[in-house]
Amino acid sequence: MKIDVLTLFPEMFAPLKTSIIGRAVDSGKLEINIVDIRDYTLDKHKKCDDTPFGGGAGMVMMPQPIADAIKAVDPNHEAKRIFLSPRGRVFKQEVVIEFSKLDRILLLCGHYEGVDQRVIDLFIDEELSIGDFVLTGGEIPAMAVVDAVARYIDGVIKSESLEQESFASGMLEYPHYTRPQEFMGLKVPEVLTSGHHGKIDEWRAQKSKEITAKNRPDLLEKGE
Ligand code: 4HQ
Repeated sequence: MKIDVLTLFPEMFAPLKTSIIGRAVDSGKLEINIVDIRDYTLDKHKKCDDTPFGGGAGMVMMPQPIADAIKAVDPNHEAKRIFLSPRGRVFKQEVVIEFSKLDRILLLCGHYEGVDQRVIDLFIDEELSIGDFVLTGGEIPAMAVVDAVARYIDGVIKSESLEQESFASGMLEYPHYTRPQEFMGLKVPEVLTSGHHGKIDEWRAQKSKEITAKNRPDLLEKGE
């Protein structure tokens, strides 16, 4: 899969070079192309934002540099073009799986108050929100999308991990423990060291249910 990311702050994407996503890139399973929108400005001062028509606080990203960047990176519109915004469809695990089936995704990151609406109208296929809160830019949401989608590319993580995880079952995860058997006075639940796999599965299912009921009762209703 190839993911293009258009941003005014390419240096924010350093985390994608590390850990599991870094390895996915190094192995060639995932290609991430970070594009600096400022490279496409025609202004001699490399200006990419301007004051909003109609007045109001903050700055708006100008349409020309973004439009030229999109046309340069995806001239034949092969990518699904996504703009990160609290106005968009909410990013859920179903959406992760849907996107993981695509060959190409382009993520446009706005900063400041937002981008000129005409860029969205002319070039964007879908607006996507990672949740009901306001950030300073779309860069962190874009990284969340890259990370969540990359996990579903073949060979990026063990398939058992995908099957096991919360949301596959519609429930939150049970608690995990590793050595030592006792830490700061707290012992690992005995069932987990019993070697009785039937009982372990039962205990984990019970814990998942308790945690889901407490924190996300809406998920339990959906699953039944
Ligand atoms: N943004 N989910 C873009 C977000 C956001 C979100 C704030 C993105 C401001 C310009 N994006 N701008 N939540 O808060 O995707």
